[in-house]
Amino acid sequence: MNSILSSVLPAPEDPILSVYYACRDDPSPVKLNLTAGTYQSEEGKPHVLEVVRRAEQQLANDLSWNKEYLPLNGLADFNKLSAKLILGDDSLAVKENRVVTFQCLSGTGSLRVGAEFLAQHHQQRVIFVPNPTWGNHPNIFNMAGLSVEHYRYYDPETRGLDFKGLLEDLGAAPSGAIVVLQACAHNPTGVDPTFEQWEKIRKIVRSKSLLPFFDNAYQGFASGDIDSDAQAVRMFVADGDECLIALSYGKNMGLYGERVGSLTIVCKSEDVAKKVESQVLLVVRAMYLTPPIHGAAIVTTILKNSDMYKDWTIELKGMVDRILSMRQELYEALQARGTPGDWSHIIKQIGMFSFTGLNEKQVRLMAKEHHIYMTYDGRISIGGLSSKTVPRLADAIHAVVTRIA
Ligand code: PLA
Repeated sequence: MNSILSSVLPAPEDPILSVYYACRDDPSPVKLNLTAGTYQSEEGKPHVLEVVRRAEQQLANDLSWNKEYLPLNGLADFNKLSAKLILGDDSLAVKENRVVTFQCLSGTGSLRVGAEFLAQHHQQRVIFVPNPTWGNHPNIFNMAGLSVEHYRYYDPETRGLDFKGLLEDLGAAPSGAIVVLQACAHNPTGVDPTFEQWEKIRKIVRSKSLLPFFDNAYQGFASGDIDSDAQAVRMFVADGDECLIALSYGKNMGLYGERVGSLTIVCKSEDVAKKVESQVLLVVRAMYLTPPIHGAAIVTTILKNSDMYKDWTIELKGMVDRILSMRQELYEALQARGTPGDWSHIIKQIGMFSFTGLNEKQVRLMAKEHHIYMTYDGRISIGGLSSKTVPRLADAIHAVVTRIA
């Protein structure tokens, strides 16, 4: 039978999802999935925060709670609290009513709505993303009709920031271009600029009239502290100029599948903010009408209640501390095995991931012979490790590094 859709070509493989599926289909009982950046418990199980369970109980017992449509921009309290989380308690921009926030579908949905708005209303269609960056960034921005370019970010030689290259590339970007900046805990490299470097980045961004679009997917996951991890963004907002911020509660509240996040747009004046808001609402209405209610209700319950907020920050710090000890254990295990090479980057890098430096051949061998899965660029999710699995990972890294240079 003839298909009218027969001319559709298969999509290229997604670099993160394809290894994720390969791991899922591996029948080995000892397989280890370090592909996607999700935090697992020490037992290797998906982890739901205690405070999230409590918030859900509270919501279930509250009979005044209903399932009506939310407004186009989502839960009003959620938006206020989300703006406060990233901009701080006494943000001048908020006081001056020049900030608009929209509850969106997690980090991805917030980036997508922001991109769609920019593609329609920003005069400059070029968007710069770091090299390397989260693999979905180019998809999100291309699909919205923006044209994606890269700026230098990571230097494989030093396993650190290519700060000179970064400044050169942003300095050469066309005026008005959009620049994606990962707010903290850079994915996939685990390398962030220092605050002095952020200040220099801010200066060049402002002097070239570039428009910063922060991807804030890991607030709290770099330092364990919500406010410290917001410093870079707050530095930009403090200068009174404009920016967009996509915030995700996927990782810091472990609400991955609830798809809850926000898009905040900081404008120069209240008048601009009103116009921007009206256009973003049009984008939202055409894309999904209104955002989902449950995840936003959980987040709002936690952020609103000072005891729950405190308990959340303690649990968040607990996750970050466990990740730090996994880094230390892995580093020490490789040292103990005398694995060739310098592995100190494992303890220097921050956030959910380590960019191990393993090449694609070594990564493939890790999967084939050791049933350990990571992305082909050598990225492992440290949040997926436990004291039980570190020795196996270290044995496998030692074996592949010794076999293939
Ligand atoms: N931004 C960055 C930098 C990310 O790493 C991710 C998720 C997101 C945004 C979007 O997350 P959200 O929509 O769930 O809020 N990156 C994951 C997931 C964790 C994935 O790509 O499949 C990763 O493994 O890189």
